[in-house]
Amino acid sequence: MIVSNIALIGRANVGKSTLMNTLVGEKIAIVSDKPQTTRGKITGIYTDAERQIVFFDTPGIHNPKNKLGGHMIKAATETLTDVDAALLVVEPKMPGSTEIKLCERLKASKIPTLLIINKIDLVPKDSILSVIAAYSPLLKFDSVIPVSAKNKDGVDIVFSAIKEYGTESDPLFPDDIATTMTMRELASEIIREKFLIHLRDEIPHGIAVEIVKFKSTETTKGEPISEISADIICEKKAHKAIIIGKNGNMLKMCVSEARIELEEMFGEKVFLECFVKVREKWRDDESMITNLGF
Ligand SMILES: Nc1nc2c(ncn2[C@@H]2O[C@H](COP(=O)(O)OP(=O)(O)OP(=O)(O)O)[C@@H](O)[C@H]2O)c(=O)[nH]1
Ligand SMILES: [Mg+2]
Repeated sequence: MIVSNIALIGRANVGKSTLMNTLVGEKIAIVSDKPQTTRGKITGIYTDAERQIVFFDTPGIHNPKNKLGGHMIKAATETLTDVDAALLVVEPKMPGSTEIKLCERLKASKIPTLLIINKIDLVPKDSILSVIAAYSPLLKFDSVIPVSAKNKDGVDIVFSAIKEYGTESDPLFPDDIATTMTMRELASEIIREKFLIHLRDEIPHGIAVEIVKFKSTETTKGEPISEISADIICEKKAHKAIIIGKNGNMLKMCVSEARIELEEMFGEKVFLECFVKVREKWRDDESMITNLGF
């Protein structure tokens, strides 16, 4: 079969994870309206009878303000070293310094690049032409495809275009695997997503989720259940109070939403308990960053 390795790269919050999930046909990467949602390279795998496409979603490019941010940028740029093609995902706006630098890097690395103009549902159709015109001198793109990842508009065109890349080989992964993430990692990400969605300002950026217990066992009725305990790590005492919320309501809501989604994902009952902990400046603590798997 044809096996392709495809990277998704671009500025934070442009919709890379949304697009990857749409391409894979399953929710793999978490999504939120806050920039810097994705913190590491995430693998999403599509397989049919003829091909396997291995997508690498990457953290959004931004100016890192701490060590975690530095690791995120490194994870994103390192992904560009060994892929058959890159999807440069952008919003329907004029290119900024981030996009210009990315184009320079892609040009130097000689990776075939497709320009994906996402979120076209937010702008008038005729404005996309000027965006395409502004991008065309930056890099010789193999294709330019306007899409709305959210509405699944144009994603089939991206899919067909990707078929051009890859090599004949045995599949790299079994056909029933859609990601290389473990259940533990998925749980951690889904829990973090709920806090990202519901919290505001700088709080979501300072949150990490550490799974302290993940036990696959049985209920008294003999049904399979995953028992999960997680620490919600934040940077300040004041943040902890907001994360817990009045009468514990914020924490309860996020935990409940995460539990429901994990039950759906794992196809079994989930017992989830979360404890909020403060670790000042953890985003600049190299050992914490390593422990959390970033
Ligand atoms: N209107 C609209 N919104 C979109 C579209 N695609 C994604 N979004 C929204 O854009 C926001 C960011 O989406 P993500 O997929 O998390 O973006 P990302 O590029 O992975 O972000 P980082 O991981 O932070 O770099 C979310 O609120 C999405 O719902 C789209 O086609 N149209
Ligand atoms: Mg993302």
